[in-house]
Amino acid sequence: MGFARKKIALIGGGQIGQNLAMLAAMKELGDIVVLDIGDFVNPIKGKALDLMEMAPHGNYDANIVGTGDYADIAGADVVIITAGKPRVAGMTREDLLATNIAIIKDVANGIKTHAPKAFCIVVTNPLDAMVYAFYKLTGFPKHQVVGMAGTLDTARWRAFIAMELGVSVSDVAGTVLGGHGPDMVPLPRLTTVGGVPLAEIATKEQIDKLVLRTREAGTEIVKLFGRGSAFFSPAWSAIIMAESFLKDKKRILPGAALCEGEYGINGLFIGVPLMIGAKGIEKIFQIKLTDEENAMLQKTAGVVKNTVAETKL
Ligand code: A3D
Repeated sequence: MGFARKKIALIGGGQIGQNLAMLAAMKELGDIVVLDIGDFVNPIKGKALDLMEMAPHGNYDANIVGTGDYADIAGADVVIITAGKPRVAGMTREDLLATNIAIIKDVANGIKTHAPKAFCIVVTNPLDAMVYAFYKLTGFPKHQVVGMAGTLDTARWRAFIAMELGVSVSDVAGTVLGGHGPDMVPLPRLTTVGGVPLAEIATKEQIDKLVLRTREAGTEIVKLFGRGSAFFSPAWSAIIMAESFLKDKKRILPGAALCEGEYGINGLFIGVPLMIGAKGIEKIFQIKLTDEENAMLQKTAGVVKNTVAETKL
């Protein structure tokens, strides 16, 4: 007797991968396979078993396994890719490109062979170039491939606003567009706190400070960690996207999607507001931007274009 559960494959069982496994289990999104390589295979098998043993208290039913074999991801509904090196203090995300592109080539091959129908969420940095590379290497349709970054950047924007103003984070709504780097584009004009426009509740100095902190949020954490980058909030952000797909929630979340003319951007994956449902990326929303906002978006697109060129794909 088997279970007709959804299947979630996690490629990379490091800091983010492990948290993804725990969150997917606690949210009962389905059965979970975590894949890693080499010396990391046995530890991830052990961690998967540890999560099975947490189930009686966590109160979830899910089969959770670690593996080093792509055959085990067969039939996955959703795949989340975190395989790759994270930053250490002093590094930019672009410094990871040479190492991580080789890993993405390997991963794309494994997923294309064993889970060609899965909705794929790429997390590996430099994000906008890695999701582009994954799309090119797999040849999957564009609605099946998304990059997780804007959902995290928006969570950081909302968290910092709530911390600065001393209000509930639940009431802060807004979005962040663009590439996942210091040129990303938080949109204060479209941010509200319980329906009150941000500009009416915060000073310009506060808003400028919040924009800067959001743009540098990943680096702030890398500096504190020394080795490695954020993992709790990136994991939650990717899980939110996976959940919207698996449950056809049709949430509107910022994520890196292939733009083909949207916002005047062509042939690049970049952070834009998306609707994610059972068909994957079901819609890209084009917000009417001011000239200043649009100039910022075009600047970040230029940075992404240069990084993508380095993938030589
Ligand atoms: P880490 O804890 O090092 O985990 C990465 C895992 O990938 C390790 O367990 C590796 O063994 C594994 N791995 C390496 N090569 C392969 C391969 N070929 N196949 C399968 N597994 C492999 O890193 P992490 O989990 O902290 O971060 C993972 C990635 O996410 C890094 O590239 C980070 O830079 C990136 N990241 C992105 C964001 C975004 O918002 C986009 C945020 C935070 C981290």
